[in-house]
Amino acid sequence: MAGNTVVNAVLASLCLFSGASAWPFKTRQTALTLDNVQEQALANAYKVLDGTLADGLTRSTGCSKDTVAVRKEFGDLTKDERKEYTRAVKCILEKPSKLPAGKYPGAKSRYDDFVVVHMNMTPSVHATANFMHWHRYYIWAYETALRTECDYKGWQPYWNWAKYADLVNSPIFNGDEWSMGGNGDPIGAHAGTYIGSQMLPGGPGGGCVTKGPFANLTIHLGPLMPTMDPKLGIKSNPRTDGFGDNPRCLRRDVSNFFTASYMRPQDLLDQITAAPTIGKFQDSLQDAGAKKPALHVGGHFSIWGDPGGDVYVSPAEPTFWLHHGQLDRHWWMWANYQEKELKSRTSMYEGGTNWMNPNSAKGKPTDNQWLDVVAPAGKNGLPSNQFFSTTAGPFCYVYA
Ligand SMILES: *[C@@H]1O[C@H](CO)[C@@H](O)[C@H](O)[C@H]1NC(C)=O
Ligand SMILES: [Cu+2]
Repeated sequence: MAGNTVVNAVLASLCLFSGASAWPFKTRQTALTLDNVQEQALANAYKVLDGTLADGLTRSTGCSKDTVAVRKEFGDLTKDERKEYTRAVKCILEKPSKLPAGKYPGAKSRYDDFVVVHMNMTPSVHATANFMHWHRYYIWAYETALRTECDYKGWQPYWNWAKYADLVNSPIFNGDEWSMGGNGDPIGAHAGTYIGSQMLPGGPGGGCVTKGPFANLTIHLGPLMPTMDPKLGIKSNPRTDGFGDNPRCLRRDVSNFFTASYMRPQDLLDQITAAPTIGKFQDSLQDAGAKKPALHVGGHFSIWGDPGGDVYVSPAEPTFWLHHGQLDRHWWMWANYQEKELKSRTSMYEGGTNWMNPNSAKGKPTDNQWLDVVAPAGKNGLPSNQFFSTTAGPFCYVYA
């Protein structure tokens, strides 16, 4: 690593002048690991809560070390906790929609309300200043709906991208009764898709999900921006806006293409340490340049399928929330792991307001964000500056 070479050179020259016996440091500097980043972020988040570290935000007294929710990695939940989570997701898949009747014929359930809101918001919440903030708000709304509308007692779990080089056989996708359902059934050779300039080959699945808690789930909305092989004959939506009713099976094409080579602990660490500002951080998360796939995109296309590979409709894939939970955690780690950077990183806000237009109006921290019918009661239209910290504004959670 170039940084280490510089440090070593400086240390070597210190030795020349002072002599090894007068070594000025107590311990040798050891390389930072991704685990250190998580540990330091959590320790600093607790310091902010007990008042020994300032992040520049004012917070109500309701959120403390004793009351703060702890979001966990899916595989770290007990089997009972995992089952309780998928029970709640299935519950929300069965509750009635709260959208105006007839306006969105494909919105068959309360779960679909979340999908419709994402479809409507897509151009204004991706590659924009509010990308991280709006999605933090959105995931929290989903977690809140599971708890208030389906009696879920836990918190939103996440998928640590760096944890399973073999994602296909991970506790998330292995298809057992405690998983998030299996891969799509194998359909043999099928076309890949381009992720930027890189070709993602067709994976080991591609068919309908027929194992585990979401076996034979029917989805209705979209597709709007499909990426699966056209030869599979996935039906187009009867409406050009994707809101028509288009019943079809949930497909996945989970593969280890990204997790084995581009989403390893060092890859996550490098992305975090290379970004001094939130602009650079959110840009490199979404577009890492021509040579390698970005982490946000790699996560979506590790799951792929229909609607998992459709940027508008992807929340209709039940593991969307685990992937975006990790995206939120990744941001939380970046903002919190260095004590001296925590305050400035917490309130950084950079970027435009429309994904296709780099010259769109600049986003402001006071811009209101919208969740329509999926906003928790009394919490629609909060400004982005309410989402700077996971323990301020409407939130009170950390990641373990
Ligand atoms: C899912 O569909 C497949 C194929 O039609 C069927 O064999 C299987 O029993 C179904 N599983 C469940 C849980 O309904
Ligand atoms: Cu999104």
